[in-house]
Amino acid sequence: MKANHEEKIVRTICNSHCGGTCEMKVHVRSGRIVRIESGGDGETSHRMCLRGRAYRQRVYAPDRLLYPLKRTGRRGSGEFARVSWDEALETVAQELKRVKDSYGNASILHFCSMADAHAVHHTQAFHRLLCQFGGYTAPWGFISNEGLAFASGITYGARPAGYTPEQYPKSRLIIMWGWNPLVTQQGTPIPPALCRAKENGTKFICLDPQFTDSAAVLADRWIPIRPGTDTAVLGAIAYVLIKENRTNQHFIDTYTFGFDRFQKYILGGEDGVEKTPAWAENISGVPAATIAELARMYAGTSPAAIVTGYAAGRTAFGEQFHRMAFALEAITGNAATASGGAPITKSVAAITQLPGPPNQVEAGAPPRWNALPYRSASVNSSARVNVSLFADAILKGKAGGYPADYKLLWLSNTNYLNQLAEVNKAAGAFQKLEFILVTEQFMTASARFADIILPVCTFLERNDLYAPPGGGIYALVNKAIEPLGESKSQLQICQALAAKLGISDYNDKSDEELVRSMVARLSQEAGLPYFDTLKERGFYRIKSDGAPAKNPFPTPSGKIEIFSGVAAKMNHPGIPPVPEYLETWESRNDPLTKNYPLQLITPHLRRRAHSQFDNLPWLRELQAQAVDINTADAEKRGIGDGAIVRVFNDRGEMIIPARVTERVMPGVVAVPQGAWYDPDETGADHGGCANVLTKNVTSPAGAFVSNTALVQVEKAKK
Ligand SMILES: Nc1nc2c(c(=O)[nH]1)N[C@H]1C(S)=C(S)[C@@H](COP(=O)(O)OP(=O)(O)OC[C@H]3O[C@@H](n4cnc5c(=O)[nH]c(N)nc54)[C@H](O)[C@@H]3O)O[C@H]1N2
Ligand SMILES: Nc1nc2c(c(=O)[nH]1)N[C@H]1C(S)=C(S)[C@@H](COP(=O)(O)OP(=O)(O)OC[C@H]3O[C@@H](n4cnc5c(=O)[nH]c(N)nc54)[C@H](O)[C@@H]3O)O[C@H]1N2
Ligand SMILES: [Mo]
Repeated sequence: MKANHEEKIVRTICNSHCGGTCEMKVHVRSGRIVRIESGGDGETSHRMCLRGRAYRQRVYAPDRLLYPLKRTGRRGSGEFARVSWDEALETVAQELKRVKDSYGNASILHFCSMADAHAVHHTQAFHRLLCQFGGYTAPWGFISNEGLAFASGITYGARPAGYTPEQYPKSRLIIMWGWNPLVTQQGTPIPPALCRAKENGTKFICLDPQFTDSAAVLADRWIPIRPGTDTAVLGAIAYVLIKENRTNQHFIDTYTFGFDRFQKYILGGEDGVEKTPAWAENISGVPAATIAELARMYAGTSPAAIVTGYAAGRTAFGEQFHRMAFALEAITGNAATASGGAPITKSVAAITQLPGPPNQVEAGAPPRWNALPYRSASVNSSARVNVSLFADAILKGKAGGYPADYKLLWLSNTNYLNQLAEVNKAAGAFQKLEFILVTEQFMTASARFADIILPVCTFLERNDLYAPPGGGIYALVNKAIEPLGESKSQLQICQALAAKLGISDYNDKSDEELVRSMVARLSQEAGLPYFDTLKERGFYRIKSDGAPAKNPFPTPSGKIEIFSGVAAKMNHPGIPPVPEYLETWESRNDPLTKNYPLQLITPHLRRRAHSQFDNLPWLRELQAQAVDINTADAEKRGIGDGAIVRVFNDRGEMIIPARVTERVMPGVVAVPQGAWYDPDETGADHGGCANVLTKNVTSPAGAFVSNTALVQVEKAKK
């Protein structure tokens, strides 16, 4: 449709928190968004999904926070009064100064998640300000995939690279291992690339506790597998390949290190247990014959890809899953993608970093084993707190072995009360703090606990530059409308707060000026398009050639380390030198199953990005929040489809509808993550927030554990 003379079309990217970066055409008339349509110019382009299409409803949501708020009721009650920006910022500045003077900068905890990752000003704004203020305690660890990051780091000496969408249609076999890319966004161009592969005759196998939409659309075969047992099945595939001489000896000899030790483990030379398909069947529920068949198919098809999602890495020993998958790719010679990024990577990273002082809280802190360059950018000293453990850190502080006692919490771009494990424990931790600041767009579960809430505008109301250091795409986040109400961008908030804190050299440029000067440098030094071109197109795709593996690899041995020198040095029973299957806590053999016999998984949902979009009526209409339970398990409990049930364990309880289905395997229930925590007076949650049931621990390597938890389900009492 052609725009009329009073309507302008602003091209930008959807900068939500699903990781998709979809091209958006925002139609604006008289300063209001009247319509959002997808950009995109071809099959594999970044076309938008239902969430982006509904974004107008998010911008104009009646419950959007448009004014600064100050708490008037008890924490968590959600009672607030509107205050002026001046009063709100004055309070925040006083509290920051008080806590700094009384306890030191380390007692300030600030978490800024990736709701707008790679939007450069936006993500750097608070960090820079707090560093100028003398520092703060920051988190380490990727919530999403620390298991993968660690595994990739010790195996390849590099961050995970994965496959490019262009590679899928070339693959003859794609094993979707805990990967549901048609629902759980992993990059906008992926679904069309997979459809193209399907048309080309690529075979698809799906291993997942759920019969996912991706399996329904793409897979030739769904193999249900018990959560947390994937490493055993991968190990048994390795067993078949080794026994039947189907490994790629040339690749093993040339590129890998430690195969002998791995082989010894697989064949039982280490612990007396042969990792046979029968052994793995007993653990995983996948029939031995199926495992053997899968092994032969994998070895006999080339090229073949095992594509892993992150979810199986968010289990008790999640890093072992990714390590074992890497080992399998290595011994078959399928490993070829472990180098990363487009050629511009270095210059982009340097140019988009705004200058500022280092975080003083971390000065002099001894490096720790996880201080490896390929880990989360935030992992560089023992002064940090693992992001998944923030509630525990607040509750225990130094007495619990954490680097400091935490008094002030500042959350931006996150809803961590809702999104990290054990909500009830976190709610207790929030009560212990002296001051809580939340910068938000909505009254989230976390915001309800704030002392001051500062209203932030959405990405359609500010300018930014999207430039991931890993390449891929490069785009302007173009302002379409002025910020609603009194909301401000994070850059504006920091500018105003800097003045109150007596910091005079924070930054006096507007967001557009900053973007312009960065783009000018990127154009000159990295050959990226000029500002005006980018402004008009919004979007530029950096060609990636799916470069082959680097050789030598930046590992201690210079090779792909199936035997990891780094892991060996760590000398930790939970992180063995070669990938091993380790039985999870709360497995189906745990005595706890007497009370809580069902394994809980908490996958991502189509209509939300985490907890975002949960409140939008258009999207709510599409899918109800419910617990998926297998027909057999439901029948045993007298639960019919749509019945209201209690899902509970020692950590919490929720009351939600059951969806009785064959699409989740027996013994497993699924509660999609991200629904808003809504406790009643007894503490039972009616919102369906999965994290009332998850456990606040990490895997040995620091991964968030959202898919290892036992629960019981029963009919709710009337
Ligand atoms: N629509 C949507 N897309 C998103 C997001 C969102 O919230 N909504 N979030 C984005 C973000 S930040 C991230 S990190 C990624 C997350 O991406 P993932 O972690 O890969 O996504 P999940 O949906 O949690 O899980 C993928 C599949 O793994 C299965 N699974 C769970 N546990 C196990 C297990 O132990 N073994 C096996 N084999 N399978 C298992 C689930 O049933 C599911 O089908 O998604 C991104 N994309
Ligand atoms: N049980 C379970 N829990 C999980 C997961 C799981 O699989 N299972 N997945 C985990 C994963 S992979 C992730 S990444 C985390 C995500 O955890 P969070 O990052 O906490 O998730 P979001 O719901 O995206 O929260 C982002 C918040 O930022 C706000 N926001 C949006 N834009 C802006 C902005 O411009 N400025 C500011 N200040 N705020 C903004 C949104 O309103 C929203 O409340 O959840 C984790 N939690
Ligand atoms: Mo994530």
